Order: sequence, then C-alpha cells, then structure tokens
Amino acid sequence: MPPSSLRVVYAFAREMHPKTSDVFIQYGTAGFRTKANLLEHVVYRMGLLAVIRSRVKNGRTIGMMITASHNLEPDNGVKLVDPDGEMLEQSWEEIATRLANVSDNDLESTTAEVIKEVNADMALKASVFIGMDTRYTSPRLAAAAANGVIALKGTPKEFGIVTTPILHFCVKCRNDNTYGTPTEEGYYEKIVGAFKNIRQKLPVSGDYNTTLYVDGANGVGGKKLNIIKKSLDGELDLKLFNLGGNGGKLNLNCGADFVKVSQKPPVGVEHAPFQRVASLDGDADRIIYYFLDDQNVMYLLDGDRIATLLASYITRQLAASGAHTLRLGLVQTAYANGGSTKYITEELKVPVSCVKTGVKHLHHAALAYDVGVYFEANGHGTVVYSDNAKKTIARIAREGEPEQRAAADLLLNFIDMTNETVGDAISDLFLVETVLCARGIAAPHWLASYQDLPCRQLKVTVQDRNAISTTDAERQCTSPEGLQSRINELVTTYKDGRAFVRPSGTEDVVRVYAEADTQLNADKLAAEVAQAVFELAGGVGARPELPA
Ligand code: 16G
Ligand code: MG
Repeated sequence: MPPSSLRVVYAFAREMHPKTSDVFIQYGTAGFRTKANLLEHVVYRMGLLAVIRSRVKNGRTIGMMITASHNLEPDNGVKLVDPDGEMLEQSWEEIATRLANVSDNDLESTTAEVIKEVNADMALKASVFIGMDTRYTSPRLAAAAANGVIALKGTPKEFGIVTTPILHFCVKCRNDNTYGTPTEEGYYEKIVGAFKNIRQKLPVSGDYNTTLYVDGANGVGGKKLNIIKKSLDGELDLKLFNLGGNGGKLNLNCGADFVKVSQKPPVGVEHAPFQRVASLDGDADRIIYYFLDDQNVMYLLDGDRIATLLASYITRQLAASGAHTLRLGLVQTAYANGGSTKYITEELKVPVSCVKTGVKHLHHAALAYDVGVYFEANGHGTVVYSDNAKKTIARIAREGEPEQRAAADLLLNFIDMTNETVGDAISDLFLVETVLCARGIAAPHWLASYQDLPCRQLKVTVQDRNAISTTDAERQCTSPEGLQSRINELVTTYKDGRAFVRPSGTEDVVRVYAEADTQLNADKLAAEVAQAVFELAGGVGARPELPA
C-alpha cells in the first residue's frame, strides 16, 4: 500500500476515532477491557492490527470480539482471535498494547514499524470476522473495528450479536472447512445437531430429568438458548431466566461469575428444591451449575466439577471403545478446589497439570494430551482432541467390535458437540446434560462424587498491583519480599489450609484465594492473607477486616 493512502487512514483515525484519553491500557488476560467510553480508538486500532495479523497468517481469517464478558454494563472490551479459533498469540499482546497507547500523531509511524517488525506483506488479502455482545456500547465499537479493518483494505464480516465462542467457532471453520460451517446456523447445526443425535442413542433413564433452568446473566447466551430451545423436541426442557428484558441488568447480581464468587444464587431465577440450574456469564464462555436443597442451601457445581464429570465419562468411553493408547489429561489452575485435585489424582487416576490463570494457558497445556480436558474453577473450559485421537476413534467406530463401535460412535458425537476452540457455555451445557443423562443421575448424585473444601476469594486494592509477582502457576509469590513467608505461616495454622495471591489480569486489584476445613476458617485465612497483602504490598483504602 503506498504511503499516501496510509496518510488517509491516519487522518481518518484522528477525525473519526481519536484517542481522547491518556489512561494507559494493556492487552491483558482476555484482551483490552475497561470503561466503554475509553475504547473507541483502541478498537479501531485493533481493526488495523487484525488486518496485519491476517496478512502475517497468509490471509487467513482473524476474529475480533467486542465484549467485557462478566463485567458490568458500563465496561466493554475487545479481544483478537487467531486463525485456529484460539486466543491471540501471546507475543502479539505487547504489539497490541503499544498500538493502543500511541498518540494519534504517532499512529502512522508505529503502524509502519509494526508492519515491518512482523514482516507483513501488505499486498495480501486480509479477512476479519467481527462479533459483539449485547452491551449498548457494542454496536458503536464494532463499527470502529470494521472501520479499522477497511482502513488497511481488509475485508470485515460482521456477525452482529453472538456469543464469544460462536465467533471463535466461525473463525476456526472459515480457516478449516472440515470443522464446520462458519455461520451461527452452522454452529447450531453442528453442536445442537450432535446433541440431538446422541439423545436418539441414549434414552433418558434413572434419576435424570430433562428440565434445566438457566440463568442467562441478561447477556447473549440466554438469547441464543432461546433460539436453540425451539429446535429441541423435548430432549431438553429449558426454562430460561435473565434474558435481558424486564429491566434485568447484564451480570448484575446474576451470571456465572456472581454465583461462583459470591456463592449465592442469582436474582431473577425461580428455584425449586434440587432442580439444577446452569448459570452463564455475559458472553457465554463460562458456565457453572448449582441447585438449592429443600432448606434453600445452595450447592455449587463449578468448573472443577464439570471437568471431572466430563473427564470420567470420556475415560470410560475410551476404555469401552478399546482406545487404550489415547492419553487423557486434565488441566486446572491454582483456583481448582483441593478436593477436586485429590479426586482426579486418587480416584480418577488421570494426570493433572496446573497452569496460570487465563484460557490461553490452559488451552495450550491441554493440547499436550490426546484428549485434554481443561477448566477453570470459574466455569471456563472445554475439551480438545488431537488429530490422532479423532482418527483413532473414527477408525474404531468403523472397524471395531460391535460394542467398541457403539462407544466410539457416541464419542464422535460427543466430539462434535464440543467447541474445541474455547470454553463455551452452550456447548458445555449440552456436554454436561449428555453425561448426566448417560449416567442417569440428578445433580445431588453428581455433587456426591467428591467434597469441595470450603473456600473464599477476596480482593485488595494496592498502589501498584504489579508489585506482586508469582511463580509456580501463581501458587507462590516472589515479591514483595516477605509476603510468601507470611502466607506460609498463616496457612499452617489452619487444617487443610491453602492460600495464594495474584494480581488480577482484568481489574486493578490483587486477588486472594484461601481454602480450609471449614467455611469460617477459609474466610479467616482469606482475610488474614488480605491483610498481609495490604501491609506488605502497599494497600490503599480501607484495611481488609477479619470476619467476626
Ligand atoms: C479472563 C479470562 C479468564 C480468567 C479471568 C481471570 C479468558 C478468555 N478469560 O476473564 O480465563 O479466569 O480473566 O480474571 O482468558 P482475573 O485475572 O481478573 O482474576
Ligand atoms: Mg466470559
């Protein structure tokens, strides 16, 4: 592209999407995320970057998702999706941050520098898929994204309001047509189609019942399930709540993050004793389950539970199909409840690895297995299958003994039902429902497989959260000096005590996690660790209080 036409690009940027704030913004765990009114220039520039990335990838399609996931309505965000439907390669995060923060005057030279640095052939075609969540600020940001793409002569395709995982799926399909059709309909056909197929083969039995309540967090996931619901012929009776109407506010006192962190049921959902409820987050890439008993006590079935449920089912199916050579492994983070890790190693006897928070880390580690099951305790996760695993299972489904064939055939449907690109609340919901149905169990039975240790999460505001650095998959902190030894001392005073601290990647806070033998002890340990952070890492505002 001749320099003169680039000039127009930057003049356009200045006029249409000017940088109006000097607040530094960083491409974090899940892209850029902040107040929506600070993002327009960032999103425009990410449109430019997506085109550059597409050209570096030989014209393969890149995705841009406008969302701030589980954050409240005033926030928004943007993240880039790589050609295989995965998160943007980590080495590009720094480039994204640089481009987002330069002044309008330096945008031209910085973009030219980036193009040179990554060796992009600007004569190639470039394709960018753009999706957005239901926030009222999203359409404006999606338009800025498209303008950025057009500015560098890329081709944007807008998907309108979609879940984050639908966009990831479409990007993957566009670059690999064996995976599916790159449209929202293509997604339903593959994922929901596989669920319906499996229900033909696995009739409802035992204590499983087909009614499922869903908390849609007043976001996009509930709306999409409302579309899907109409095509389910009694295979699953979805009762949907928090669909965004009736004044319900996005993620406010509802949704997967609220339920998991506060350990309280969401507002806006009817409850019936022992009726399982699935709670989604605002962009539907997370899901957790829970139920209330007849005393209104809540029992959470979080990402760890979903991971163990899926891993044990797949392990059995692999054994039944005779695919003994395939290695299944599970990936968790430091947030995984100690109870789950014990169950996985001692009962399921499945290898488990622990990695840093953030989907990209889990996803990457899961690819090391033939079948990699990864979940964060907060409900973000999926299963990935190697080509070898898929080929082996498909071969058995064709050539195995009759019983092996049947097990392998079910597994093929299970794979089709899985959105392997990223954690997906809708796909995970169908996976969980399939396993519960196959085992003929209700939620209390699922809960009984192991016992969670009581836990508590807190946050502490400090002057600079980057003063906290960690190692060993965030389980140990290396600075500030003295904090880890203080945590060690505190932990030893509690039975089954475990605690860690880490700087958040999405909020300007330090997060504290603690677990212990009783809820009171977990609460106390968390508060004591929070106080230690406050003292040793430059806390600001009110000092964390100990529970009474
Ligand atoms: C983002 C991550 C999620 C992680 C969370 C941690 C993705 C798509 N999402 O939402 O995996 O659990 O950040 O947030 O990677 P925190 O750093 O604020 O604790
Ligand atoms: Mg999300």
